[in-house]
Amino acid sequence: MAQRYYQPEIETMPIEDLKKLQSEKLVKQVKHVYENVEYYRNLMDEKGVSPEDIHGIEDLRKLPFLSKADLRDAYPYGLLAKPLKECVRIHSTSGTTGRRVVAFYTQHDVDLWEDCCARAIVAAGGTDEDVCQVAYGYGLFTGGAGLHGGSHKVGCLTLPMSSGFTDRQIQFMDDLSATILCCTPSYAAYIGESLKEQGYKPEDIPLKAGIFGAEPWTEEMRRGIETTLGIKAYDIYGLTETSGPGVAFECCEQSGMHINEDHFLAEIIDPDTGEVLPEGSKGELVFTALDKEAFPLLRYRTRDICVLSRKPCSCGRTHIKMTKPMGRSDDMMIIRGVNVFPSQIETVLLKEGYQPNYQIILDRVGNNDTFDVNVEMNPEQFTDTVSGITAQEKALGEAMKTMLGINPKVHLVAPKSITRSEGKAVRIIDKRKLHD
Ligand code: DLL
Repeated sequence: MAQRYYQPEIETMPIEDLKKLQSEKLVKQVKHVYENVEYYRNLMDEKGVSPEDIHGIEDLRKLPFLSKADLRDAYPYGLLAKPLKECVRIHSTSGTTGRRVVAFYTQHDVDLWEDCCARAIVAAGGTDEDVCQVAYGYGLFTGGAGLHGGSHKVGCLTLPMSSGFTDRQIQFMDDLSATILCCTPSYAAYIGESLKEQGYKPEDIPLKAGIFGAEPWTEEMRRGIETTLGIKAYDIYGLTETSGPGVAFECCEQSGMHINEDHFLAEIIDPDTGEVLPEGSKGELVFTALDKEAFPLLRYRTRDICVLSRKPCSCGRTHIKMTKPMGRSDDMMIIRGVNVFPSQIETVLLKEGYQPNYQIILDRVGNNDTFDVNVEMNPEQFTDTVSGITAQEKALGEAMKTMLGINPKVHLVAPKSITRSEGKAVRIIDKRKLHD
């Protein structure tokens, strides 16, 4: 099948032209941010750099970094670069209390974001003849809204399913002959298993492609999903801070994701020193949003570790490719698509009267994450009856669910039974084989 593009001139733009475009946009964007965001202006002043020092992308490294800690400091309005009356939407990360990031969008921002998602859908073979089932969560999470907007732009018949209610997903998929499925890879795998259980064979459903992201997944998982659903499965990457999904997406090569470089300027840095690393090095991905108006982060440290490559791609797109994220440089875990920090668990434990002696155990059964938390009892609890302990485990699990949005299995263990560490505490045991 001939390769199609959503915005061919941009997606296949010669690299020199692309760099020129990025330079022009960067100069304008730095001025916009400096004039409108006091928080970042202060960071630039501290570094002794002003908009006049930025003539093009070669000057990017003169700018200060922004991190998640800055976003927390400036919460909620401190990084807003447009008057609120020009903003039409917010989205937010799945992290809770204190960790939440709220991103703002003007209509222009929504429009460009949806273009990015439309590029991903077209790269996966989508056209206005497709029926696109969007089973990412709708609401504060960017997954549903982003792919929904992209699907509209392509002209697909859009099924705004949101996640969950798997029987209903299957019924709509079958009755309306969905051809493209958008959801997290773990949910895609689950839908696949459920279809099989209900007696469907891959050829019973006209699905042809899936656009899966928001969490790490392996090549092995891709092959499994492709076989069970009888589709081609494409990866898509993004984060709330940079709009949402669609910052990068896979093409027919299915090896690495093209970053939408006309909107997002990517760098790889050493996470410890902040030094910019040459192309091909493994390091932390940093993004500068070149067109975002309301929440235009400059040099934002994603904490995702990956490698960039400009090797020519057979699809004809010129935009640089990133590998799948190979891990994170902070302690954030992604469990069933939800961002979880150990500090959130600590907060619940302290609030509920426990000591922060705990261990998180992550594993995968089939394609589903399991999430167990071992917590040491206080000595006085140790004498409780089994039914008392079970009730406490349940209560603690509920409190964690309220904080995290997902339900861990809590196990109360004997006082002092969790190995103490002399260095950094080993809080997380991640047995999921995510990076093959
Ligand atoms: O997960 C946006 C998104 C929605 C992407 C739907 C793709 C599809 P956040 O909730 O802010 O946003 O989480 C962002 O998720 O920094 C990565 O660590 C991780 N992540 C996102 N996409 C991928 C992917 C959305 N394809 C964080 N592979 C990011 C691995 C991913 N990790």
